[in-house]
Amino acid sequence: MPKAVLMDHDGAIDDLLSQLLVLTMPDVDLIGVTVTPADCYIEPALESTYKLLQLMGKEQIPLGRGDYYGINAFPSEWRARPEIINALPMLINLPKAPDPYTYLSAPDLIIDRLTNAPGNVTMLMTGPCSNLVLALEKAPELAAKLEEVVWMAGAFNVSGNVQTFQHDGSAEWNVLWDPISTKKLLELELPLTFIPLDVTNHVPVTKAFLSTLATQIDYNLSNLTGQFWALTIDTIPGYYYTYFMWDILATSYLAMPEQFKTEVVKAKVSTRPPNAGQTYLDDAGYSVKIATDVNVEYFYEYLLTQ
Ligand code: AGV
Ligand code: CA
Repeated sequence: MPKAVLMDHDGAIDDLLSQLLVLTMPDVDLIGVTVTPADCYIEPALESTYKLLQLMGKEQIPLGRGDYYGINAFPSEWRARPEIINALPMLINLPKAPDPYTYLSAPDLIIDRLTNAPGNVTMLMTGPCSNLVLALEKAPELAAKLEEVVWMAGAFNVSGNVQTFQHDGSAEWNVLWDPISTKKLLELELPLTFIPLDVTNHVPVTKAFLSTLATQIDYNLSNLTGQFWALTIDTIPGYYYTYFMWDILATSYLAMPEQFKTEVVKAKVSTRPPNAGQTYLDDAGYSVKIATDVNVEYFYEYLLTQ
C-alpha cells in the first residue's frame, strides 16, 4: 500500500522541486497540495504547482489556496521567483492553469483530504505551518488522522538563517513567518518530525552537484531540475545567502528515513523580538523528533537517480 501524503509548500524553488520529487516516489500517493503565500506570491506559485502536476500527468490532484498571511513577510525578491519558473521552455506552453480563486482555501482542502482519506495521512510541510494549524482549529478531531507531520523548519543547536531588523538571527524563516502558529502546532503534540537547519546545513546546492546533474540532461526531469537550481546560484557563496536543499532534504525523509539520524527532544518557540521564531530545547517544552544528521552521499545519489 503506498503512503498517502498531503503536501503544503510555499512556492520557492526547492518547494517546487520537492513537489516534483514526491511525484517520482513509487510508494507515495500524493492526495493534495496546498500552497502558503510565504516565500512566493500565491497566484504565480499556484500556476507553477499546477504546471508541475501537468508535466507528470497528475493534474487531477486537488490544490488549495493559502489565504492567510503570516506575521513576518519574506523578502519580495525571493517571493517573485515562480514567475521565472512559469516561463521556462518546458512549462510555458502547457495548457493554462485554472483560475486560482476557484480552488478551495488551503485549510478547507486539508480538512477535506483528511476527512476522506481511508487511512492515516503523512503531512509534508516545506513552508510555514499556518494552514495545518488553521485546519486543526476548525476540525480538531482530524489530528488523529495524522500518521506523521514532517516539517522543514527550525534551528535547534545551530544559528538561524534570518537576517532582518528587530532580530538576533536565531530563527529559521519558516518559523519566523508565523511564530504564533508554530507555538500552537507544538501545543497540539502531534507526531511531529522537524528537518531543521541542523541537518539541512549539510546539503548546500553546489556547482559540483549541478555539474553532475547536467551530464544527464537527456532525461527531461534532470534537464528541468537543472534549470530550476540554476536560479539559486546567485546566492553562492555568501554563507547567509547560500541556497541549501532545505525542502528537498525534508521530502527525501519520506523515502529514506533510515538515512537520517534523529533525536526525540523537548522544544519551545519564542514568539517575540529579538528572537521571534527561535526554536530551542527546553525540558519544560513539547516532545518532538528532530533530524540532526544525514548520509549526504546517499542523499545526492538518490536525487540523481530520481
Ligand atoms: O529557511 C528555509 C526555507 C525553505 O523552506 N526557505 C527556503 C526553503 O524553501 C526560506 C529561505 C531561507 N533562505 C532563503 C529562503 C533564500 N536565500 N532564498 C529563498 N528562500
Ligand atoms: Ca519552502
